[in-house]
Amino acid sequence: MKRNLVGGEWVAGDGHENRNPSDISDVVGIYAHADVQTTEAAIVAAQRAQGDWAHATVQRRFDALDFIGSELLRRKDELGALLSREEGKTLPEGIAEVARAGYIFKFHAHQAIAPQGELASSVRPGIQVEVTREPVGVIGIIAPWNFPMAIPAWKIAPALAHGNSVVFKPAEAVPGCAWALAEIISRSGLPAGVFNLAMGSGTVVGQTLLNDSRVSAISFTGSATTGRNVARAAAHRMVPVQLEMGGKNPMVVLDDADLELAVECAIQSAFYSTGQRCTAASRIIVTRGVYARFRDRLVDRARELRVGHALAADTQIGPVVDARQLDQDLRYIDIGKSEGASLACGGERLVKDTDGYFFSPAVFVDCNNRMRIAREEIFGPIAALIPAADYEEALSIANDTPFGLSSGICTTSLRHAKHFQRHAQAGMVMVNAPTAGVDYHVPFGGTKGSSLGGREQGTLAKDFYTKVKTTYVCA
Ligand code: TXE
Repeated sequence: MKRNLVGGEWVAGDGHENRNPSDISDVVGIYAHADVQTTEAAIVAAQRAQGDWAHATVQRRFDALDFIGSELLRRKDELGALLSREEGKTLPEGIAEVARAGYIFKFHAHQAIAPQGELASSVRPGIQVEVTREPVGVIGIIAPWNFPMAIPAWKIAPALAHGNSVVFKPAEAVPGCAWALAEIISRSGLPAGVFNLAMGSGTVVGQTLLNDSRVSAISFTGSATTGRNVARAAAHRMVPVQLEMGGKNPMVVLDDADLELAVECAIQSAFYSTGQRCTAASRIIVTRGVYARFRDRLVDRARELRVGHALAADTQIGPVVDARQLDQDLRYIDIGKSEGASLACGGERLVKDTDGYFFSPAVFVDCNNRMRIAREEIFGPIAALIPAADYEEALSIANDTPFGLSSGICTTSLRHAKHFQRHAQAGMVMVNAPTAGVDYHVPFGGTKGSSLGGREQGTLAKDFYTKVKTTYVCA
């Protein structure tokens, strides 16, 4: 059984089996679930270790993060296979995600040694002003299952780089990746207790992190419903919180778009990683002049996609992550049909050689933006095609959503592309590119109901993981 990491020790707990969504007869491993006591012990260990880590040299922080990044990169094939076996994205996607996690640690290793702070002359005579940054304390990190290496990496790396300690709670579906990452971190030279792993349920481990006054800040990625709970708990304790939640991301296709490019962007955005990305495009808004041609080509291409075992060489779309998510996808197919949307392809559970949660990519056509399939995050390979009269109507439909994570447009018109860039209500805008697939060295995050509390990734990540102090020196 793989155990939790508390104060530098591997601690046992109730064992929980984790199975491969491509083949549920394959047990990935058995992982200990932390209870309230173990979670509290992790918080205490993190609190004890934090003071020294806050004053560790930046060289020490650089070395630890660089070690973690290098090992992830060196073992990307092996760990990518574990990721695909556990989460269900294809092997190339799994390997690419581990590599990305490696680069994230290396980026933040350099952030640790980057010059920080500002000097300013006072408006008063004889005074120098210094603006410096300090660690926040113990960070509770609550992560989802859909990027089981990259999302933990982009929270843990900046937290450690800026002198915080961490209690990391991964999603129940992906303890294997979390444990593998924790095992590498445990050998990176960090003092015991600076990084702790507490696997287990949201209601036990997650809730304990939310409620404990020794946890100074919470970084969360997951559903909007849980996000709201997290925000309430943080507001109650008056601690900083960072939330990345869902999306209902639009991709606009204008009459003047390069048709093949637009279809490819839609296929990648809607279906790759089995549609289980917060940046996936689930609303494809197409202007009238190109609607019929785009629709026919998209449906043809969706039908050609090869769904199968995540580790098989020819698979393009892996399984859905688990039975609950599969039920959710199937339920939304029924909802779409009952709302009058027309299902042009897919939307069925598929039977394959292995017993897995396989689901055929679905395209609903002739939808409107009031339908639930166009308003609620489904988190599966299901796209709703929505016709629009012209660019103005397409933009207004694109923005008519409670979410605001990523927003895309395919057009050859610079005027429309630049107008869209300025007017899209989203934290990330993609022009002639899929809505999903982002770089690791620039800010990530959304507006409206998608995000709260400061950007992740890039240099802006430090805003959440540090407190600013302004010092006036009268000399
Ligand atoms: O999310 P949850 P789930 C969306 C997507 C998906 C749905 C459900 O629509 O179908 O959410 O996924 C922890 N206190 N996204 O159930 O429950 C939980 O253990 C503290 C979109 O996995 O939000 C896990 O570690 N923590 C999203 C994390 O919260 C709690 C990615 C997320 O779980 C908790 C994932 C509690 N009371 C899901 N309850 C995206 N947009 O990227 C749960 N958790």
